[in-house]
Amino acid sequence: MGVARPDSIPAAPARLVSWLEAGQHGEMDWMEETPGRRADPRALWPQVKSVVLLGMSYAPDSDPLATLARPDRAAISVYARSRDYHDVIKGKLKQIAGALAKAAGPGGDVGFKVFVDTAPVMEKPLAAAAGLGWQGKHTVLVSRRHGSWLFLGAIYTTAVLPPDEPEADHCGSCRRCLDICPTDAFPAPYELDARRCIAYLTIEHKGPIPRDLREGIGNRVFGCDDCLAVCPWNKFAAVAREQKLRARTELGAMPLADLARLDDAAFRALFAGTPIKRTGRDRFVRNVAIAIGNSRDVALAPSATRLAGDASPLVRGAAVWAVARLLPRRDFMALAAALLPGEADDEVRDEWQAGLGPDGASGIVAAEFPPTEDARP
Ligand code: B12
Ligand code: SF4
Ligand code: SF4
Repeated sequence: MGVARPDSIPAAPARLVSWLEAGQHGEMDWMEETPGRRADPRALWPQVKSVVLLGMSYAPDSDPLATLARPDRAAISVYARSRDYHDVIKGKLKQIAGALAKAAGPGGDVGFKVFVDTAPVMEKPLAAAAGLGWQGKHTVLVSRRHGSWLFLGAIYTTAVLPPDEPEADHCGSCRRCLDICPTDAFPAPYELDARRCIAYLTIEHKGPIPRDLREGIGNRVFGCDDCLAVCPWNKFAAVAREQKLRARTELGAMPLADLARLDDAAFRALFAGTPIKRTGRDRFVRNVAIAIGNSRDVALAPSATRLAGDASPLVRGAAVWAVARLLPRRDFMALAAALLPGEADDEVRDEWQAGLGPDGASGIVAAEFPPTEDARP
C-alpha cells in the first residue's frame, strides 16, 4: 500500500490525450468519455485529499508461458485463471477504508470512494506516485518485490494522509518485454498500441480479429502474459498469498477441442467467478477458433469444421479462417460449396472468399465437391 497526493500525476493528462488522439485505445470508447476526470483525481471528486493505492500479488507458482509450447491447448493469461480480481480487491479496499474511518474516530467525518476499474481512474501512474513500483517499458506497474504480477486498486479519501515517495524507474537498458511481444504492440518504450495487443484483441475487441494479427496470437485465447513474464524483476516475486488470486491449474492448459464444444451454459459454468465470463461465449469461442487455426493440427480440423456452422457469425468467420489453414484444399472447397451459398453475413462471406482466393468462388459447384465425412459441419 502507498499514498499519493491527488496532484501527483501531472504528466498523465497530456499522455492520456495523446494516446487517445492516436486512436491507440481502439474500440474502448469508454476510455474516451471523461479523459479529464480519468487523468486527475480532483476532477473526478473535488473533495479528494489523498489517494491510497493497493497492490495485490497474483504471481503464479509455475511458468506462466508453459502452455505456449502446446499448440493443441489453450493459453489463458494468469490474471484470468483465478477469481475475478475486481471482486477480491474491492472487498480488501472496503476493509482498508473501514479501518481508516475507525482510526479517524466518530467525529472524524472522513469520506471514501473505492475503485478497481469501476470509474475513470489512472491506477498505474497513481500507484507509481504512491511508491508501489514504476511503470515499466511494457506500461504495466513493476514492483521490486512483486515483479509485474500486481493487481491495483485505489481509495480516494478526504483524509489528509502523509504521501509516500514515488518509486524510480529501474528498467535501465533492458528491453525484454518490448522484444518478446508477438504482435509488435509497442510503438516505443512506455507506449502501448492496444489495437495490436493480444489482451485487447482477445478480450475487448468485439468484431472479427484483423487477419494480419491472427497468426501472432498463437494459442492465446484470453489475454497475454508474454511481456509480463519475461521481466527480470519477477525473480524476486513470491507466489500470491491470497488464495482467491491463485491461478486455478485446471484452467492452465485446456484442450482446444473441448473449448470448441462450449455452448453458452457450459461456458458460464466453466468460467463462473473468473474474468473470462464477462466476454461471453461467442467472443471466447472466436478466440478458440483462431487458436485452432494456428495449431496447424489436422486432428482439430473437425472442431473447426463444426464451428464453421456455428449460430454466431463471429465464431463462423474465425472458424472459416481456421478450416482454410487445416483442411486439404479439396475438402475446404467442398465445405465452401456446402456453406457459402447459404451464408447471409457479409463478414463471414468475406472470410470464405479470402480462403478461396481471387478465383475460388467461381470454381464452387456443390455437386462437384460433396463434403467429405470429416468436412461435414
Ligand atoms: C485500458 C486497460 C487495458 C488496455 C490498454 C493497456 C494500457 N497499457 O493502457 C488493454 C486491454 C490492452 C489491457 C491489457 C492488459 N491489462 Co489492463 N487495464 C486497462 C485500464 C482499464 C486502464 C489503463 C489506462 O489508463 N490506459 C491508458 C494509457 C494512456 O495509460 P498508461 O498505460 O498508464 O500510459 C502511460 C504510459 O504510456 C506513460 N508514458 C507515455 N510516454 C511515456 C514516456 C516515458 C519516458 C514514461 C516513463 C512513461 C510514458 O504515460 C501514460 C500515463 O501514465 C487499467 C485499470 C485502470 N483503471 O487503470 C487496467 C490495468 C492497467 N490492466 C491490468 C492488467 C493486469 C492487464 C494485462 C496484464 C492483462 C493480461 N494478462 O492480458 C494486460 C497487459 C498489457 C500491457 N502491456 O499493458 C492491470 C495492471 C496492473 C499493474 N501491475 O500495472 C490494471 C491496472 C488493472 C488492475 N486494476 O489491476 N489493459
Ligand atoms: S500483453 Fe502480449 S500482446 Fe500485449 S503488449 Fe504484452 S506481449 Fe504484447
Ligand atoms: S522487462 Fe525490462 S524493460 Fe520491461 S518492464 Fe521489466 S525491467 Fe523494464
